[in-house]
Amino acid sequence: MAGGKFITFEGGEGSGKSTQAQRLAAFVGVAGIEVVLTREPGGTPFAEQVRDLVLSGTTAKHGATAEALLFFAARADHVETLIRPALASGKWVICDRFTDSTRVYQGVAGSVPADVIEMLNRVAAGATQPDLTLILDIDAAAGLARATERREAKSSAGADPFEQRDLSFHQRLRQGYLGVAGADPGRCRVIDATGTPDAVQQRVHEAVLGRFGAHLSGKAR
Ligand code: T5A
Repeated sequence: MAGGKFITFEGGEGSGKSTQAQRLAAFVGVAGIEVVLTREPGGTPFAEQVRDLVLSGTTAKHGATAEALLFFAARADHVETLIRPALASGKWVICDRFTDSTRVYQGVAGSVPADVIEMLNRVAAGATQPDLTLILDIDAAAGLARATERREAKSSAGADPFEQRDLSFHQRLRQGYLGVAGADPGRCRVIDATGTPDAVQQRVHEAVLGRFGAHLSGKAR
């Protein structure tokens, strides 16, 4: 059965994933393709509960392994109840973060062994893996500055537990993502995330058209 395409956005804090995921969903929708826009952690009621728990900061003291298990519990539910059925029905799924976030945050930067993460990924997501991953790459300090600026503009609550980590943690994340891209060049595209949202969007569209141009025609171009 012809299925939909599974596209994920990855990158450090404030790299612009959510902004670009929304824009890409609109772009694909204009081509007449049904799109599901979702995020991790989250995307289902259970996974959103896990999100609240992890981002509340109460899990940080239990370490990266416990966090990885929580992210994969949320992911198993997300894949089973939302992502896999949507892809099977021909919809495209655009997801803000997926397993690469665990590979990088809990693996590279958190020291959970890579083989443990790959085993959990097979259990939680099985064959449901991204067709294309767009890694938004920006200097760690610049990304954090964007996230801080947004928080201050919205007068919203403090930084989440990951955002609060020191700059060297965020620099390891950036290198971790570049490592993921280097290890899986068929799936991953590194996108320069500097410049205006429109400039980044243009790069995202070029990457998606380069990969799935045959599926996107007419108004979307
Ligand atoms: N996590 C998640 C793990 O540790 N392991 C896992 O397995 C998973 C799935 C999720 C946290 O959980 C961690 C990683 C995260 O720390 P979150 O709140 O979803 O927490 O955090 P993020 O995914 O990092 O989302 P952010 O909203 O912080 O960053 P985005 O989505 O990259 O950025 P975005 O688009 O919201 O933009 C941030 C700000 O910058 C502006 C936007 O308007 C916004 O104000 N902006 C730009 N400004 C200038 N130029 C541009 N090109 C801009 N693009 C966006």
